[in-house]
Amino acid sequence: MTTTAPSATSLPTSDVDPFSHEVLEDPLPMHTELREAGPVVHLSRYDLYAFARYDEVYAALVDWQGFQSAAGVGMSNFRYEKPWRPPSLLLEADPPKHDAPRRVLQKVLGPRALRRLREGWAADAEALVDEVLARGTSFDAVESLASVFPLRVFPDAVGIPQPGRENLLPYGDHAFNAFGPDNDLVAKGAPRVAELSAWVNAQCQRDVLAPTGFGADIWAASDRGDITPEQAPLVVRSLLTAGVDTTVHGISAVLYAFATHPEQWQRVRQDPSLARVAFDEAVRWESPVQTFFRTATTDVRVGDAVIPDGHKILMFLAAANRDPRRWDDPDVFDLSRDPSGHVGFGMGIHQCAGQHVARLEAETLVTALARRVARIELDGPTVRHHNNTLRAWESIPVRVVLD
Ligand code: 4IA
Repeated sequence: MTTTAPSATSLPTSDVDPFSHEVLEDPLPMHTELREAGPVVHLSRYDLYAFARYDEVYAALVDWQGFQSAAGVGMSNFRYEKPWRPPSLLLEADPPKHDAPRRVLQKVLGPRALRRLREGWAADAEALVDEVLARGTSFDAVESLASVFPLRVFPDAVGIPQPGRENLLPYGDHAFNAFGPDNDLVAKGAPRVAELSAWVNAQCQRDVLAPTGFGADIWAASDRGDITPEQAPLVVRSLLTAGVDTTVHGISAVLYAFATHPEQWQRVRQDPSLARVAFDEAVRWESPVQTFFRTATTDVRVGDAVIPDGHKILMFLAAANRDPRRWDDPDVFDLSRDPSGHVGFGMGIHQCAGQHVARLEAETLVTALARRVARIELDGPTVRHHNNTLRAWESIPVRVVLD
């Protein structure tokens, strides 16, 4: 990649393609280069702007008036291009439209719901760990744990029926690819978009959802008039889009972190209450959601540069989460740091509504593992899964030593 220093335009520019396979395999060198180039960098390949430093990413995420979401948080601008599905009422909306659906979802996923789920999820996590360990002490942490546990607990919590659940990950994978450019990863998903969307949309209907669960709670909010009956299925769709791949890859991240940091595993074994902070530290360190776009609502001055009204800005959450201006030893996975303030769940009015649900999934699984497993180590080459938005693993072979 070539990065050019600020010239007459006062704007460093780079020809890097953040969505190329080479970068998706290891984005860290690009993150460093973009962070060091300046507070805002023009990406010439797509004619868009990028923030890779913590302060600029944070400031833009909390400034929803200056950096809007309603024009889409992917590369494509909804002002000029038709979205591949009706926009999310939460992610791809701004106040005031955004607020009622957001309030409803936040309540549905709130502390009361989590208290109801904790005990059952802890037992489910122990049962899964027992099952996996009964088969042997060498296994793939993605295939056996990270891609299994969220799918055992989350669809039940939403209240969707069993048949077709194998569609959830491919649907999410495509949705997260679709935030990027129209590249080979999007083309790979295209043949199944109609089928997968039809299935997901069908699961959001009231008569398909279980009488209790997040889905039923969202429909109950429409009975109370908090949202309209037209909005209810789209709020359920947000859960099914945002809640599956993210937690699978977030749990993969924390398991990979422990497999490569044995001393941190010993700490969580001695003090299982660290399981929670371990997940947030892994979200900071790995940033399962790497990037999101915003759209400038006016000419925005950043340092000496101006981002013109209507232009897209790519927020590198992952680069912000390892910005040495904000974090000591940012590349180190360390349970003694306070990772709060990381932007892995976003920040501001759109900050992840499901983060407490994700933490509960990760915490119960890591706790169950820590009860039985004295050591975890890599047992072969790991394989990345490439996605335009997600930093993900296809395979993490591990060998564990039992207590
Ligand atoms: C939605 C940012 C990501 C986790 C996300 C993806 C989809 C939706 C929300 C968030 O469909 O509302």
